[in-house]
Amino acid sequence: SDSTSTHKEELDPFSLVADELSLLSNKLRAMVVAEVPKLASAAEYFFKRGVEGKQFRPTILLLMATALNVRVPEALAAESADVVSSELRVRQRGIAEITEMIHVASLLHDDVLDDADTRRGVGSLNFVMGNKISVLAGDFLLSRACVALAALKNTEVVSLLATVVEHLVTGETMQMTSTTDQRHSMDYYMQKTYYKTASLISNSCKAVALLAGQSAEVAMLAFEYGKNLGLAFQLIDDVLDFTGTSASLGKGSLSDIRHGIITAPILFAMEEFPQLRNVVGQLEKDPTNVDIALEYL
Ligand code: GRG
Repeated sequence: SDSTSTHKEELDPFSLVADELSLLSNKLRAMVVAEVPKLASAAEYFFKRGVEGKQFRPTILLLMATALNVRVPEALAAESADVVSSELRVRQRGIAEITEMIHVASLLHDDVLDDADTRRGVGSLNFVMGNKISVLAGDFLLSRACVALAALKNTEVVSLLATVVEHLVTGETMQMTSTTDQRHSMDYYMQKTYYKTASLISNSCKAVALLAGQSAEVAMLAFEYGKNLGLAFQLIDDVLDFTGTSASLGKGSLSDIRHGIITAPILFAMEEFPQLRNVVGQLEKDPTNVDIALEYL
């Protein structure tokens, strides 16, 4: 009935940030206009309408801002509250934009490292324009993200997000250089996953809290929330790699295992059935064994 759907709409938290999210890709496109046309079109490629991806990180960050800014107007005189809170919101939207830029930069470099041909349901940038321009476009995005970050004039926030870039590189390197024992260890997987996926979400959540003027304790809770959400996000992403289809994933399924990356579903299965270690060992020696191995997994 009508009353049920109205009720549903009121409860949908995403409607609180839908307008801001719909402006995000235009804003990002504006932030990556470069002097050299080739670089501009490369950087723009992933902020085009229709290929934005899920925008999971900006969505969470805008919701976090909505939750945390509540205190601000209360603490201020009524007449200045609106002005201050809208400026604050612009700064927090800045965190959402910077976070998405860092994320996309990491995807551009990741696709080069993995020699991927598809991303977000379209040709990956390296596939369409080549590895060299993809690396440069990623660097360019990172640089624009740094300039936007500096404009926030908050050294703690700059430091948090600069450290995230190191974490992304650390996680990717851990994945690339792991020994067999490390690849089969759940602890190693969780540490790598924190660096590769959760750090960006946790630190940007903390940044939003700091900009809201929240206490160190609340900022830490925002960090913990982002960390757990990020770890859960990657675990689900790993499961979807097994259960999803090219259409639902925007890329081929089973791509992790084909790249010799042992993810959480396999680690859990190996804990339960130790005999799987042999199958996984054979698979790691020769990834073309994937079809045989999948029968067991
Ligand atoms: C240049 C910043 C930088 C890093 C270089 C290549 C590298 C080091 C890091 C790779 C990190 C990486 C790709 C981690 C995976 C994170 C992840 C879960 C990506 C998928 O995110 P989604 O599903 O993608 O949110 P969409 O397309 O929806 O945005």
